[in-house]
Amino acid sequence: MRPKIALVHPRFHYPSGDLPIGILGLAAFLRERLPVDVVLCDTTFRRDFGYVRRFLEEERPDLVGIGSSTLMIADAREVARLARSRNALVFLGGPHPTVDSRSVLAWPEVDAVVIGEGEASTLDLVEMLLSGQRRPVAGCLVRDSDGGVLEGPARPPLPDLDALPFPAWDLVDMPAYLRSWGQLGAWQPGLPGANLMASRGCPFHCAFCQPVLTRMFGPGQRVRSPDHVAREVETLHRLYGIRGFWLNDDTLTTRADWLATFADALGRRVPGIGWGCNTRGGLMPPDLLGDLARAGLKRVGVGLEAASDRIREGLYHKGVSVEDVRHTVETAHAAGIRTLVYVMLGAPGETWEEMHDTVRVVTSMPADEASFSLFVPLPGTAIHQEMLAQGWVLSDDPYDYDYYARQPFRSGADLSRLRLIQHVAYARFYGRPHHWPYLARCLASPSARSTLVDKLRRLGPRSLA
Ligand code: B12
Ligand code: SF4
Repeated sequence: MRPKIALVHPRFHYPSGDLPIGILGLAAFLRERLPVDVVLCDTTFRRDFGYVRRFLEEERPDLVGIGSSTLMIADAREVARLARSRNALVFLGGPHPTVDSRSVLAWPEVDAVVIGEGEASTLDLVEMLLSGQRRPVAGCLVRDSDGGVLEGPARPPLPDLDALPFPAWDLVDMPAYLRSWGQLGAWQPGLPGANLMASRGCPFHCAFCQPVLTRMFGPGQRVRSPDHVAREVETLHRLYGIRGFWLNDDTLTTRADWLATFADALGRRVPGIGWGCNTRGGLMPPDLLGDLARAGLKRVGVGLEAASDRIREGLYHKGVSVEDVRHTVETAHAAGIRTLVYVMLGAPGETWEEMHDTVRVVTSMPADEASFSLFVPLPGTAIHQEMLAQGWVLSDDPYDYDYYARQPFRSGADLSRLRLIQHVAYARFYGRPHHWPYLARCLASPSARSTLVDKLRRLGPRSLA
């Protein structure tokens, strides 16, 4: 019998129609390269541990790999315990195990941790674990049979992302994902769509994000070829009938030539499809916007974070001015592309006046959507280190690192007052009459309505929806 690997995506909170493409890509890679069976347990639409328990009982995997962000790590540990109680070998990967690898390996139910980019390291790790002989593996921490830690050398990033297979979409409930997808809901509520990733890494250095991305994917940015990405869109369209997609990439618009070639390839392969992506203030080439809009670009996201230079530059090191963001929003708006502005409220020492000013500035831009998160110093980021060095007390509870609803520190800014400002920000932004047609469109479509309800739940009283 072939060995069996179960991969688990323990998303018990904040379910969304965004496919877990990291773990799906890993699954596709492992089954392409190894003589093993790969199964996947995704809790996005089945959010109870009983489901995981039954899955493990039925599948009886030899190895269990669990992917996790910081917010998922407590649930990931519970899954690791369940897997260990069924005598499987257990390894973890993803953003949190990458930045806190030693603590995760210290759990008795874990045999190994994959640090950063998963594909090549997991391939070698699985071969080693199945061989029964513990030895160091590049890109991994492994528990030795005598309880010690075997640390492999750092793994260089994959040189060619086009060599990777498309995600193993067949392992998840695609109809449920398509129904729950809402990235272009503001354009066409209920549009079936999917998310993709065209690059890995980011060349910028925002203190609330880096060096996490660099630890995960190496310095700088690697980009797939435009035609490879367009082929993935075409395949999703053919197999699942998607009519829209969102590029998860942090900052894809660093290269105007890439975007122009991509728009061209997309027009040839899947004419008429709608799409969206994130950019940075000042990084969306204005002379390309007309062509991109004709190639289906419907929505771009751009981070302002805070209007105050003291917070945005002094603390976050964002490297983008308010005018850069305003210009990007205005030029996209003029080209008929919808815009979404990302904001964080509640930086350490940020005053109420500064927060209100941020809300005022965003409301003064012709943006169609805004996302008001709470500032969270995620583990592994420069700002997390800086706050510890300055004597801030940071919570040990991973659920407090939730930028939809919580904060892991007390800054004098009482959380309930901060949540109130967040609510006021949404009310001021969406309460203006020109947003009402959008809200009416959402309410008219059942799937867009449930996406909207999911978003509203995030605003509920300290709830982890
Ligand atoms: C799109 C996105 C989202 C989407 C969808 C996520 C999804 N599909 O599940 C949404 C908006 C829902 C989201 C939510 C959140 N996100 Co998010 N998100 C991203 C983003 C921009 C892209 C994710 C992606 O597709 N990456 C591409 C794939 C290829 O990478 P990957 O998933 O990391 O997978 C690779 C490795 O991690 C590893 N790997 C992954 N899984 C596994 C499993 C095993 C067993 C192994 C061995 C390896 C492994 O191998 C993969 C291939 O190389 C990333 C930033 C980034 N560039 O990655 C942030 C990022 C992952 N998110 C982040 C955060 C903080 C969150 C939230 C916790 C925010 C919050 N609420 O406070 C929530 C968590 C929600 C939840 N339920 O847990 C942080 C995570 C940091 C951390 N310490 O955890 C990141 C890194 C952003 C950042 N720079 O801060 N997110
Ligand atoms: S916040 Fe965005 S631009 Fe800044 S470092 Fe992270 S991914 Fe790059």
